[in-house]
Amino acid sequence: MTSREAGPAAEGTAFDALVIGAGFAGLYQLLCLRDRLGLSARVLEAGGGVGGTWYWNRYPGARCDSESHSYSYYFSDELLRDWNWSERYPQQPEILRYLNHVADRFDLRRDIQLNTRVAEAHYDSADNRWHVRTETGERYTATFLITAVGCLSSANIPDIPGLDQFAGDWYHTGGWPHEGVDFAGKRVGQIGTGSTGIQAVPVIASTAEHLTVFQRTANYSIPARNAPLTEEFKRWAKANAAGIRATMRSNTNGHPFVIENRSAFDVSDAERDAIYEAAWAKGGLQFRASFRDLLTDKAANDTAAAFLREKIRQVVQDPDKAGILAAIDHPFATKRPPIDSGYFEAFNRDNVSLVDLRRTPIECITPNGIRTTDGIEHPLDIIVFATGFDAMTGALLNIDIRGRDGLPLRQAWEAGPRTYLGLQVAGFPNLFTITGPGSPSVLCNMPVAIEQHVEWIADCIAHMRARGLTRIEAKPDAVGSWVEHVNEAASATLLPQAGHSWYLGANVPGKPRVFMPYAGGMARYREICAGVVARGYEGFALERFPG
Ligand code: NA7
Repeated sequence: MTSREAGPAAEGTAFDALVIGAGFAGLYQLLCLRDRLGLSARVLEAGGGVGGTWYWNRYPGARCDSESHSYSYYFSDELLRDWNWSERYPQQPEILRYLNHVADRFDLRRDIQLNTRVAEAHYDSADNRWHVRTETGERYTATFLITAVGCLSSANIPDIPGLDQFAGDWYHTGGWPHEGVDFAGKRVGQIGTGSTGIQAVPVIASTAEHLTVFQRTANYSIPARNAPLTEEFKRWAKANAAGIRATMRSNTNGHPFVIENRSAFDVSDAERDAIYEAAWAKGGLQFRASFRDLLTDKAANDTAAAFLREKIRQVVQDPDKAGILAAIDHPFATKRPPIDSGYFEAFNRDNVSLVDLRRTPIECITPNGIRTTDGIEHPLDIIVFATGFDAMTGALLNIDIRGRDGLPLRQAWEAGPRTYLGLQVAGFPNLFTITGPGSPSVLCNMPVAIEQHVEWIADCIAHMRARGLTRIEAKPDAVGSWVEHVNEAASATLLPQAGHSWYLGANVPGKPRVFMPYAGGMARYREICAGVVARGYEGFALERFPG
C-alpha cells in the first residue's frame, strides 16, 4: 500500500456508502458518489492496488479483447483527451496504468482502502444500515452498499486429485504472481483453452522448453490483428469521441462497431465467403457483426462456424492437431468468442503438443505431471490453470452477505441468481450490484455496461436524497418478471446452446444452471432502466426510514 491510499477508518465509522472493489466500476462509483453527490464514501479493495481484474490478471499475453479506444471511460472529455492508448488491443500493464491514472487524476485514492477483503456484510433493519466486517476485523456501517466486485474475479480451480502432490509450481491465470513466471527450460502444462488460455499459449510457447495444452472444449478464435495505433487513428478517435460514444451506447454489445443489418442468406455463398475473409483479415470481435442473424439463426451461424473451422485446418499443419482443434461442439460465439495473436499458429511449433481431454480426460495430477486416462503421464515442471472463473455470482457469494432477517444471499440464490435489472435483490435493501447477474455485463463491452450502472445507481441515490428517502428495495414480483424476461431474452438467441459455458454456470460443478447475463442487448437494457426511472422507480419500494 502506498501512503496515498486511505488507511483503516476508526472502528465502526459510519459512511453514506461503501463500495466493494476498486476496478473500473468501483473507481467511477466513488467519483460519482463523493464528487457529484457529496456523500461520504469509501472503497474497500482486496488487492494491493487499484485495477480490479487488471490488477490480478497478469498472465502472459493478458490483453483486452475490446479495442482500446472503446475500453475507456467516456464520462469525461478531459480524460479522453489526456489519455493515449498505444495499441489496438491494450495489454494488461497499460490498462492498469490507465486505471491508476484515473485514480490519481480524480484524486480517488484517499477514499480507497487497499489490502482490505470484505468478509461479511449484514443488513440490519433496525437501523437500516449495512454492517460490514473485513477479514482483518475492521467494522464499518453504511446506508448503501455497492458491490463492484467484477464478473470474472473468483478463480475456478478444478478439483483434480493429486494437485497437492505436484512437485512443480502451479498458477491460476487470475492470480498471477506479480514478479512473473520464468518458463525458460521448463515443461509447462496448460489446462484450459478459453479466451485466457488462447492468449497465453503463444506467449508461453515462445519461452518454455515445452508446452502441453490440455483441451477439453475446442474453441473458435479470430485473429486480433493487434498493432500499434497510428497517429492518424489516435487523432481520429479523439476528434470523434462523441460519435464513438453514441455508437457504443446505442448498440447491442457496447462495442464501437455496428452489427450489419443483413442476413447471412441475403448474399450469395461467394459474397458471404468474401465478407468473412474481409472480417478475418480485419480481425477482432467485429467478425460476429458480419451478419445480423449469426446469434439467432443456427443455419446462419453454421456458415460462420464452417468458415472458422476451415481456417483452423488451413493454419494448423499437423492434421491430428488440426482435427482436435477444429472439433468444436457449439455454435460460433455462444461461448465468449476469443480473439488471438498467433494461437493456432503456435501448434505448428515443435515444442507445443496438444492433448484432447474429450478422448483422454485427466485422471489425476502426479508429483511429476498430469496423467490422462490412457495411462500416459505428461511430465511437467509448471501447471497453468487457465480454467476461468466462478463467473458473475462467485465473487458476491464469497462474501457473507445477509439481507433482511439474516437471509444469506447464498440461500436467496440457491436455485440461481434472482435480481431486478441485475441491480438489486429482493430482501436486500440498499444493496446495489454493479454488472450483477441479470444485466448485460459480460455480453457487453464492460466499461459501457459499468458506466450505465454506476450512473443509474448514483442518480437513484440522488433521487432518494432529494426526497428524504433512505431505503430502496426491489419488489419480489419485479424480480420474478425480470428473471422471466432474462430467460426469454436468452432463449431468443443461440447462446444457451453452448451447454457448458460459464454464462450458464456450467463450468463450476454444482453451480445451478441459469443463463446469467441479460442477452436482450445493452441499448434495450438502457431504455428499460430509463423507463423504470421515468415511471417513478417502478418495481422498487422506496421509503423513508424510520417511516
Ligand atoms: P473460460 O472461458 O471459462 O475458459 C476456461 C477454460 O478452462 C475452458 O477451456 C474450460 O473448458 C477449461 N476448463 C475448466 N475446467 C476444466 C477442467 N476441470 N479440466 C479441463 N479443462 C477445464 O475462462 P477464461 O479465463 O479463458 O475466460 C474468461 C473470460 O475472461 C473471457 O471469456 C473474457 O470475457 C475474459 P470447457 O470449455 O469448460 O470444457
